[in-house]
Amino acid sequence: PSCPNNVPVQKRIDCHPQLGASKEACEAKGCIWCSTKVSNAPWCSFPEDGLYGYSLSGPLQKTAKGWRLMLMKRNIMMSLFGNDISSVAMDVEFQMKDRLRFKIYDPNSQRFEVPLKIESPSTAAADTSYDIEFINQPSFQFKIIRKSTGTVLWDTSLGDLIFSRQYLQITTIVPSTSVYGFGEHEHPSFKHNMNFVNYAMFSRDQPPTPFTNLYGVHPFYMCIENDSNTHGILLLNSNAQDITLSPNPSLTFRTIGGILDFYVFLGPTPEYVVQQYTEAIGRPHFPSYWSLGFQLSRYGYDSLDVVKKTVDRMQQYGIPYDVQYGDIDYMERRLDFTYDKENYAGLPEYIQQLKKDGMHYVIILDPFLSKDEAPGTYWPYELGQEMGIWVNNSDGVTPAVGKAWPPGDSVFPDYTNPRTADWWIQMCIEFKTVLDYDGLWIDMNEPANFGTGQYPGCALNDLNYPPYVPRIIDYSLAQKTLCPDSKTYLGDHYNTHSLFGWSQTPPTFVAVQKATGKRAFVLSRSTFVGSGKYSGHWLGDNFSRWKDMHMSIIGMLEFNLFGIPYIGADICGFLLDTTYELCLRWMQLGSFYPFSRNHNGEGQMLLSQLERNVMLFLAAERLKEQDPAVFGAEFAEIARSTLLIRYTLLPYLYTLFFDSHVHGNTVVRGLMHEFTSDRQTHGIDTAFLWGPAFMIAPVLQEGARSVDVYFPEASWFDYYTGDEVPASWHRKYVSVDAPLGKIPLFLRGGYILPTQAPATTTTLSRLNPFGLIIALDEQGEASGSLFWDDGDSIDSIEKEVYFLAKYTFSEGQMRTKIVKNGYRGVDSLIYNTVQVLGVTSRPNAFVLNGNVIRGEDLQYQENGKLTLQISLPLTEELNIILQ
Ligand code: MIG
Repeated sequence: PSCPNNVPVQKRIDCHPQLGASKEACEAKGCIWCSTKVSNAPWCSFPEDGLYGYSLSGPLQKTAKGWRLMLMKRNIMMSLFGNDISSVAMDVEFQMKDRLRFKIYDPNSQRFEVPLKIESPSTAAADTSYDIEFINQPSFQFKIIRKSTGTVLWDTSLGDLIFSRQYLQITTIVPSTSVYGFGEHEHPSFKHNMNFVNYAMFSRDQPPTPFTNLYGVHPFYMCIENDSNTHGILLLNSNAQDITLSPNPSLTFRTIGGILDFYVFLGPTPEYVVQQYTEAIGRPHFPSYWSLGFQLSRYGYDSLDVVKKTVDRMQQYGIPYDVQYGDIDYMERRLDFTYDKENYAGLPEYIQQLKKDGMHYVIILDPFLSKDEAPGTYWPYELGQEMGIWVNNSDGVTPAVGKAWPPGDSVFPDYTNPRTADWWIQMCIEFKTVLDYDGLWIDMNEPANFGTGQYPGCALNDLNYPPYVPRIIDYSLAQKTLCPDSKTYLGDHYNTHSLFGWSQTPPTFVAVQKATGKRAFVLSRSTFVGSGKYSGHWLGDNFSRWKDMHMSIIGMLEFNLFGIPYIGADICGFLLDTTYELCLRWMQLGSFYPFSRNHNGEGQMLLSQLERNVMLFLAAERLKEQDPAVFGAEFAEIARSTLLIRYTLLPYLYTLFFDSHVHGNTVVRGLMHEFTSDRQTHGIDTAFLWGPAFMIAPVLQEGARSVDVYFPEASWFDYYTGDEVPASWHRKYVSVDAPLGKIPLFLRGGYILPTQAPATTTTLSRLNPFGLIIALDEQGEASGSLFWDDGDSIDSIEKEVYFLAKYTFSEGQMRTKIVKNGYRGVDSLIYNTVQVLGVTSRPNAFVLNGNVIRGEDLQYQENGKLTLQISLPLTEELNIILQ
C-alpha cells in the first residue's frame, strides 16, 4: 500500500523514538506510518509540513554578541511527550572567528545548564568564517554556512525543533558522511556508519559492548566536508540523550533535559578543530614524564607477595616499567583510605622501595564510603557525615544509601558540592602520609552502585521514569546507579548524573598536587566534556579478545578528539583469560598507547551473566596472570624490545603532550588528520599516528604474520631498517611483514623526532644521551622540536623552567634554535647520535658546529640511512652540514 506524503527513507526522522511503535500510535501523533525494508529506518516519521515546529514570533534582535530570536510553537497540540514549551528563545553568539555558539532555551524559566565555563566574549567577533541564515518557512529553520566555500555545516530543514519539559530534539543535515566522535561507546569503526545508527549517552558502569552507553559522555562530533574542510560541533548537555545518524546524511539529537547549547568550531583542519574545541573546554593537562612510562596493574593480586613477585620478574627480564598500581585489593575490606594490614602488610615500606628503584605507585579510590563501620573507627565517613556532603534522596536531606564494594552499605560523596571537594582533598592529603602514592586512579564514578537506585528503590515520578528514555542500556536511568530524583548540590541527579566523575576530577587533581607537591596524575573512569584538563582515561573493562584490540584504537582516536589525549586500554584485556599470542600482540600495540598500562581483571566471570548485567560478587576463579614477564623469556624479550622503542621515542611523545597542553592538538591521531584530502584515509582505524610523524600499524588478527598497511602520499621509512617505502606503495594497501616479534612502525618524511637512549625506567632514561631521527621528505627537508623539563613540576611551563629547541633540516644542513633555555637540568645532557633517513648520496664528511668530522663517526647505508656519532651538550645549538 502506498503511504500518504511518503517521505523518502533517507530523510525520515523518527516520530516514535520510544519503544513500541505502531500505526495507531504513530498516526495519533499526526505522523506518517510507512513500512520499509531498509533496516533500522523508522516506519513512523514526521510529516514535512513543519507543524511540529516553531515560528519566529518577532523581529530578529541584534545583540552585542550576535542575535536573539524569539520562537513560538506553531501548534501546541503537536506534542510527542507533552509539556511543550510554547515560547523559546535562541541566542546566537559570534564568539570567535572560528567559533559560533547557539543556545536554545526557555526565556521564562531557568532550566539546568552544564556549569562548564566556556569563555563568551562580550562582543561579537568582527570577522567570522561563518554566516548564519534564518528561514521561517514552513517552520523556523536555520543554516550555518562556511563563508569561504558556501558549504552548509548545519541545516535544520529536515525536521522540526522540539522543546518540551523532558524532551528536546533537533535535527541537522550534515554535509558529508565522514562523521566521527560521540562517546563514550565502543564504536565498530572510527568513521561512523550512518544507516540509522543510534548512540545513547549516559554515564554507566558497563564493559564496552557495541551500541551501549559507557562510562563517559562526550556529545561532540567532527565532520570532514566533501572538499576536506573540517568542522566540529559540541552539544553542551549532560542529560541522558541519544543521537541518530541517518543516511541523508543527518544527525538527530534527543535529550531529556537541560537546554540545547551548541558550539560550532570551523577548523578548517581536523587538528584546528581539536585545538579550537580544547580552547573552549580546557586544554589537556600536561602529564608527568614518568606517567608516559609503562605501567602494570591487576585486580586480584591476592597479597603484597604476589605484587613483589610480579615486580621482581619484570625487573629480572629488564622490561621497561615505571608504575605499579594498587587496585582495591590493597584496601582493608575495600574501604577507601585504608590498607590491608594483613595481606598487604609492609605496603608503605614497599612503596618506598619502588621509589628507590625509580618507580612510582598509583592507588585506586572509589567514590562510595561505608556507613556501617563501628562508630569511631572510620573517620572519612564520620567527617563527611558531619559535613553533610553526600548525595541525598529526593527529600534533599537524607543521604542516599546504596551498595558497593565496602561491606555494609555506602553513601556517595556529592562532588558538585564545594564542601565535598574540601573533604575529599583533606582525606587524600591525610592518606598520603599512610601510603605515599604518586597518583590517584578514580574508578566507579559514573557513579556505580550495585543495585537499581538506592534503597528502597526509585519512586514513580517523572524524573525517575521520564516519558522518553534515550536508548541507553536497559532503558533505565537508575540501573547500576542512583535514582534520578536524588539531590546533588547542583540539582537533580537526573541532570547531574553524567557529571559525577567530571566533578570528582578537579578536586582529585588538586588533592594530588597538594599531597605530592608535583604535577598531578589522575586517571578517571567517568569523563565529560572538559575532563581532559584534569585527568586521563582508560577505556574500561574490555575483554581479552582480538576484536577489543581493534576497538581500543578507535576509542583512543576518539578520546583524542574529546581533548583527553592521555588515553589507553587495558593491555591484554581485563575480562576473560588472555592468550600468549593475543597478549603479545597487545603488548606491541599498547606500547604505543599514550597511557600504556597492562591491567587484568580479578576472576573468570561468565560472559552470559555479564551481558545480562548481573553483578557477580564472587569471581569463580582467578584470571591467569598477564604481565609481560609471566609468559617466559621469548615473550619478555619481545615486550622488552618493543617498550624500549617506546622509551627511545618518549622525548617525542612528551613534546607532543606539551604541544597538546599548550595548543590543544591531538597526541595520537588518525591518518585522516594529516591526509584529509585523501578520502581513503577517512575510514582507517587499524593504524594510527603519534603526532604527524610516526605511524603504528599493529597486528590485530590471530595468526597473522603480516599487516596490510595504507601509505598516504608522503615519504615513509621503516623504523627498524630506515628503508624508504617505494613510491609505488603510495596510496595503496601493501602487505608488510610482521613476524611475532615485530610491530610495523614507520617514520614520515619531513619530520625530526627527538629520542633518548632508553632504560628500564624513565628515571634512568632521562639521564641518557639524546638523539635525533631526521626523516627527509621529497625535498630533502624536515623539522621538529624537543621540549624538556624536570618532568614533574607543577608549573614548569608557566614559570618558564623548561628547554625548547626547534630543529630544521634543508639543503644538507641541520640547524637548531634554542627557543627557551630555562631548565638547568639540561646542562648535563648531551646529544650522541643523529640519524638521517632518505639521504640520496654518501657524504664524505660532516661539519659539527664548525668541526669537520670523517671516518667511523659517519656511517652510511645503501638505503640512504646516515648515522652520525656526536657528542654535544644540549645547551649548544646543534648545527650539522653534510659534505
Ligand atoms: O567492579 O577495582 O574498571 O579497572 O580493576 C569492578 C576493581 C571495579 C572496575 C575497573 C577496573 C578495576 C575494578 N573496578
